[in-house]
Amino acid sequence: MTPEPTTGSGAVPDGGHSLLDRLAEHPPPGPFRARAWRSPIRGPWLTSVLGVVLLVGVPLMFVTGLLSYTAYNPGLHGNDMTPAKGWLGFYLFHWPTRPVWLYRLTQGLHVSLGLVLVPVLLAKLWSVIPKLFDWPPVRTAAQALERLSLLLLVGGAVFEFATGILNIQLFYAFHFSFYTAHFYGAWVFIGAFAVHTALKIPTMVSALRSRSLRSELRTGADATEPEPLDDHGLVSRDPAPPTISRRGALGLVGAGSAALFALAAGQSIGGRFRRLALFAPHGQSLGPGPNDFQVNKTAAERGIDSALTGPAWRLELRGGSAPLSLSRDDLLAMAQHTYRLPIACVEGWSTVQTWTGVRLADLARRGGASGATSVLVESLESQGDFRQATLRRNQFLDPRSLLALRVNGADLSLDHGFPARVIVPANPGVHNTKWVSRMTFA
Ligand SMILES: Nc1nc2c(c(=O)[nH]1)N[C@H]1C(S)=C(S)[C@@H](COP(=O)(O)O)O[C@H]1N2
Ligand SMILES: [Mo]
Repeated sequence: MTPEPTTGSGAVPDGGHSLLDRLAEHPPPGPFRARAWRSPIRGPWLTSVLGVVLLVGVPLMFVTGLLSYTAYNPGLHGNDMTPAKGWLGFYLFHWPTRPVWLYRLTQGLHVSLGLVLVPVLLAKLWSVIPKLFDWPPVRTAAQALERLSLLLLVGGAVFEFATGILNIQLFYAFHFSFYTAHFYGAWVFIGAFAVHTALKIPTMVSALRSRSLRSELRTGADATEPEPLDDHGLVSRDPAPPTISRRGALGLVGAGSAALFALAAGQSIGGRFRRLALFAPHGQSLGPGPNDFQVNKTAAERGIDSALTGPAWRLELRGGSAPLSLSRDDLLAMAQHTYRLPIACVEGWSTVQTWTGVRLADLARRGGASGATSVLVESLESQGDFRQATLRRNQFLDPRSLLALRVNGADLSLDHGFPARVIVPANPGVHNTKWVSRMTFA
């Protein structure tokens, strides 16, 4: 008699399935157990309502963010903060100078929306958190792919909101360039967002149809019933008694968003609203004097010594027919023009002031460079990303574009850029260079 042959593979009959099933029967303790998630309001309807808000808000943030990048004129030499952007710069266009409030609007929207959406994002993540602890973590290849895309989605969202908020709070805790990281992060986030939206739209539509928003808004905690069990695993199989209604939860999110809006948006809107902007480091007005408005980077912070800005200061004009060197008195002797124009910072704050000075177009003409396509403006600072900016022809030719010498009827203060600073309509604040020392036309 010969014994039956035994093979290794025969030792585990019907391997895959029963292993997964057995795994599924024994989740690790804590959040991996379905019992850990018992809120009776969690379900596809609530998730979808929050999802709709993000579906409107996130694309608006993405577009205003892309506009902000284009407003920097990254195609001009010396301006690009993300030189490796490659084809991600496909959409770049020449940023206009009108309407003068354009950047104020797009960047104010970008930053205000970013803050207002924080409670919505947190609530959305709360609403789907049982999925994070799905057990077993993956069952099929398709599910593994889906979870990977969710990692990019949630990771991208958290990264974009966190870096944005740290930036507007002037908290540079990270050792990478905010601009570059926020730009690439945005593309990762929006890619994952688009995939997620495409996959979830059908679920979202049917979930939204399953209940009426109106009647939810009339239902208190006592009458709150769980949604019917779903195949996504959001609805608890063992719901706890309600402690808050869906109306209450949505109200909480709305109140959080409204509070953030009230505490921050004044920095962009201005007027009486500005006094409320307690959450914004540059939100408040500083007092009544002509130069008492927000300062970003004081002269002391940037190492500007009053010795550099004294009578020996000269504005060098280069790149034209002959190099020129002008004193402040020479500039004051040229035609002076006055315009009310905003400074609008990438951080979302803005302020409108009345500037007086020489037209950049007149300087181009005086320097024999009227035909130039761009001008590199440099400051007295010896280093730093903000010491220079390149302006495009449409910017320096706009009659309202000034090399400002005075503001609100007084000489510029040292903090606002004395002896001379650039003010160009619709220009991002950071390109309105202070303490200008040289302009090189090209
Ligand atoms: N030379 C120089 N110019 C500069 C800066 C700077 O750091 N150095 N900061 C810029 C930024 S980020 C902004 S928002 C505006 C703010 O102008 P303000 O301080 O007069 O309000 O100045 C811009 N001009
Ligand atoms: Mo700025």
